[in-house]
Amino acid sequence: MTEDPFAHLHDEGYEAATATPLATAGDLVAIGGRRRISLDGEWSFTPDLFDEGLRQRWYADDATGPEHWTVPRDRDPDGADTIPVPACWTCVRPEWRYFEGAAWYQRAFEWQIDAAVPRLMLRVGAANYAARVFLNGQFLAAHRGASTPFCVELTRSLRPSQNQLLIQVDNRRRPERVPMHHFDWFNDGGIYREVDLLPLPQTFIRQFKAALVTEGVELQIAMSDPVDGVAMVRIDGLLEAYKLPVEAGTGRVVLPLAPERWTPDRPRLYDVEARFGEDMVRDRIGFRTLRTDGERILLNDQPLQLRGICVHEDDIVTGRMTNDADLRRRFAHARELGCNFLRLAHYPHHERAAELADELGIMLWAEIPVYWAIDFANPSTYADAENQLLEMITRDANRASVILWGVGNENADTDARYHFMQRLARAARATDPTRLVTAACLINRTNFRIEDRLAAELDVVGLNEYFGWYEPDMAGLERLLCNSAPGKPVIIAETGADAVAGMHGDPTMLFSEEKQAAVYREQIAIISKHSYVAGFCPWLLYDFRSERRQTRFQRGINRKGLIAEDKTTKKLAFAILAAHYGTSGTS
Ligand code: GCB
Repeated sequence: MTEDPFAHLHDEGYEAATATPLATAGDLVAIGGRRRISLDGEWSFTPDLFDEGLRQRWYADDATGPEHWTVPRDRDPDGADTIPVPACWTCVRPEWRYFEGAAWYQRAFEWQIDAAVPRLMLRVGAANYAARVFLNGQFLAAHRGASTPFCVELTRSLRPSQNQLLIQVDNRRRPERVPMHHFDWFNDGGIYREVDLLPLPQTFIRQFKAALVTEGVELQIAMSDPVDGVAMVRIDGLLEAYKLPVEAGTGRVVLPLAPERWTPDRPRLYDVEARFGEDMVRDRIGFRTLRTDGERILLNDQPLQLRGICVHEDDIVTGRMTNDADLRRRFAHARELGCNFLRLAHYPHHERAAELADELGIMLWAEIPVYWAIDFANPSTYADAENQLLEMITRDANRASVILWGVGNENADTDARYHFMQRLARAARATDPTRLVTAACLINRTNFRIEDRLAAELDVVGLNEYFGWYEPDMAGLERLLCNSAPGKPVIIAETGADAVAGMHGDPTMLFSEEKQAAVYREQIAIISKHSYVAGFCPWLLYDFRSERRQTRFQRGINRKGLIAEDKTTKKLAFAILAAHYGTSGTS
């Protein structure tokens, strides 16, 4: 009997065959110092509004052209459009700007089987939101989460020379995703961070970490397989060829070393190298301690005052795709303001951000997009959120600049949310006891208190408040701060007002630069009186794209930036915050 050519028209369970296995945090491979073969460049690209690719199993076609077909098909990879990787498809062509759906990326690569590097890993820096990876017609793995990297091993499906790699990326906003369908930034689509092949020996170093703990420097290694042996670890200027025992694939030791501390003023980084067999990874690592003491955050046992600004990973031309020049401009603006701290809202930013912050001595809040409403009762949503958290922590484990893991932003305090967030906060702390856990918590607007059960689970309480803007009466801020000292550090994690760059008027005129400046002045005056507030981090550095914002002043742009979306034009409030930070102490 021949196969029914119309079966796919009636199959609504078509996603199931490629839903698992999932690539997760445990599959990530450390990339520092490794040979990477870039797959960046032009890929064949087919938008797929109706999910035909999964329904008809386009991946099984394996790149044969029409000259080989005996029946007509609905996709011809050679006849498709092309798209650069990395890029957001939403920024590549006007007709793809609002496309929310699946799209197929395909490219060929050459691979010669080599006994010295028998394994080959694919690493995708980020793809928004879900991805499915196919090699030579075989489904290998799927990934969930828009902003974290994932690794998929290609070895078992490789062919000796030409290989066809196919990645389906789906950026639909869906209720079970993290974030779900409602959020205040642009929903870009596509593979918008770098894609690499990692050639690896049979047994390789999966992860290597070095961190300063109370008793000294802790070294941790995790191998690809449960092997026994010895890893050689070197820290330039600190540790010569230390033999770290590895048992059943892992090794851990705390050595009584006293490295020079990483501080924002002197961001000392050490070159670190770990070898096992033929494999080797390198990193540049800063050593510092972090803890809280009552309402203070202590870095290397010294109290910190965080002078911050929030920032999205957003660009009016390239969307979520960033590069070194863009990141360096961001840090230069932060420095000009006098900042020592950035909140990387609302999802993990490109890994280069934290690498540069390490070098520049800027501290970071890094977070996952457990943002507003989430399907908190859904176990699969929890698994997705926790995996995004663990992927972020694994990726940035050696970054001294990252001081806070953010687990959520403004989520209503239901029982389901409380249990979800409690688990998440505990997972962050258990995975990484060397950093502090935070979230943007909720305010009770009747009695002006922080009223959020989650606060008890956090090391640092983040407060988003918009007195002077959404809540016009500034008196509320005074009441809130008088009521709120929770016995642990509090950071104002957002505050601000929209202003159209170049639009001037009375300080009471909404959307004028003067109104935004007035909000900053009053906020600063009130907050400065409450010395227990350990950090100030207004919303935000640059105007950014958000389709929720459609007044005549916004037209798709959230205008709470201190600088317009051109990343050049400063508004009046920039100088007000700079003056405040210029006079508000060190570190
Ligand atoms: C918030 C959100 C942030 C929004 C901001 C705003 O509280 O956390 O994502 O963009 O307010 O502009 O309203």
